Amino acid sequence: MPNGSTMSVELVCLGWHWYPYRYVRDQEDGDGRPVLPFPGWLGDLAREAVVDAASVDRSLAGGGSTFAPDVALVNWYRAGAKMGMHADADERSPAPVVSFSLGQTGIFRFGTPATRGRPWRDTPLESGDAVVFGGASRLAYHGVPRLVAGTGDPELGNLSGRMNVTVRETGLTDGAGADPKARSPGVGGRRLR
Ligand SMILES: O=C(O)CCC(=O)C(=O)O
Repeated sequence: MPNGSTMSVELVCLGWHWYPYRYVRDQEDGDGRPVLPFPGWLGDLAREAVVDAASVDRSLAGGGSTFAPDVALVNWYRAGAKMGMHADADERSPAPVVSFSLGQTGIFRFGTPATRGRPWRDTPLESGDAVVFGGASRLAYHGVPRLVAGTGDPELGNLSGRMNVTVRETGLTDGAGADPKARSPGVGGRRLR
């Protein structure tokens, strides 16, 4: 397991299969099934989030109208699951990443693009929260060190875990998996599960 990260989060992809550390669409998933489609409504929701974020961070201005997400990574955290610090750098597009959280509260650790270590800020993400990171923060290292016990969302039947959906624009075209060698220089480690 690279860099000592914990691989305890379960993953389903919509739009593209993501494998460490590339996207593919032209082959079947590990379970033998074709990739599930990326839903248009989810893209619309993510676009709205970028527009909202741009009202507080002008560096994202205009991003909402051009944002063309084509993949969602749906992460499922059971009790005790966590995600190590990584940067989302397998996309060719510089468009922001939009993350939606549902169920139990997770502590979202957000650092800098320079290092997997400190400084970072820990923010509790509750059910229904959305996070947009783009611009200078697009390649910032981030992770989820823990869930907060005793939290949940009654509207979701107190889901016994946490679901996080990150919506991204790959910048890839059909059949063109990202070449790991094409990663931005100087950003190591990528997504670690
Ligand atoms: O679960 C989260 O809030 C973060 C998910 C994440 O970092 C990822 O999918 O790359």
